[in-house]
Amino acid sequence: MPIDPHSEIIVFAYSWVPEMAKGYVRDLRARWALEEAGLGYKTRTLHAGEERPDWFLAEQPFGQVPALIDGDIHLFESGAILLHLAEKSEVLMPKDPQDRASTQSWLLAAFNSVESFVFELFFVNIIFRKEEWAKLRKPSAEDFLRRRLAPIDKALTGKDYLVGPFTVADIAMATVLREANDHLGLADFANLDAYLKRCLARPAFQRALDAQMADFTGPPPAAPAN
Ligand SMILES: N[C@@H](CCC(=O)N[C@@H](CS)C(=O)NCC(=O)O)C(=O)O
Repeated sequence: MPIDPHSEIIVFAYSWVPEMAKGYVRDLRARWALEEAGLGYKTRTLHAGEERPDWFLAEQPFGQVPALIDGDIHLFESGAILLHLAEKSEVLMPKDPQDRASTQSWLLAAFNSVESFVFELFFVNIIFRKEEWAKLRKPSAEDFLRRRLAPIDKALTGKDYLVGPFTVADIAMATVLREANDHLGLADFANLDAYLKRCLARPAFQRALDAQMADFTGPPPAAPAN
């Protein structure tokens, strides 16, 4: 069944998250893609401090956001959502076969080959920061991430974006690098630093960020969330 370019799109997002997560929740990726493509959408929000209802677990088995409904199609995982939206607009996915393959490769590289190392730093710097093992792990976790960033820095030599034109792969990579920058800094990676600034300067990113922030209208949880 071909994807209907005019169907109603619903993005699941949060009405409340802890302060440090505001602006970083992964529905930002879906919103950014939709803004770049000029596609309208609505949000349905959940409270991150409350148990997820069964109907939402049917949308997203892990109880996380984002999930997305596009007409009759239901999907979850920000990577799958980006690839789905990319089929609706050439602004997100080029037509040229090699460029399409490169877009898919870089998108998966962002999530599989880089984001997992950023997560590790998130754990040692934030979640388990008081644990002795986390302090011991931190230098090698930083080193692992640097080894993943160096080849991307090289690949961006003389290029504005990963594939050529801006694509959905840049949404994936920039949102991962934004967190890498927070944990590690990108001072050693001049191309990556400039690339991240270039991506985040796009008006569609700012609109997506503003929209996510505007949806945080929920009350704090009754009991402190972990
Ligand atoms: N791999 C998932 C990760 C989604 C994810 O980590 N979502 C976070 C917000 S950024 C979440 O909902 N966390 C709450 C929880 O895990 O209970 C994706 O990319 O969609």
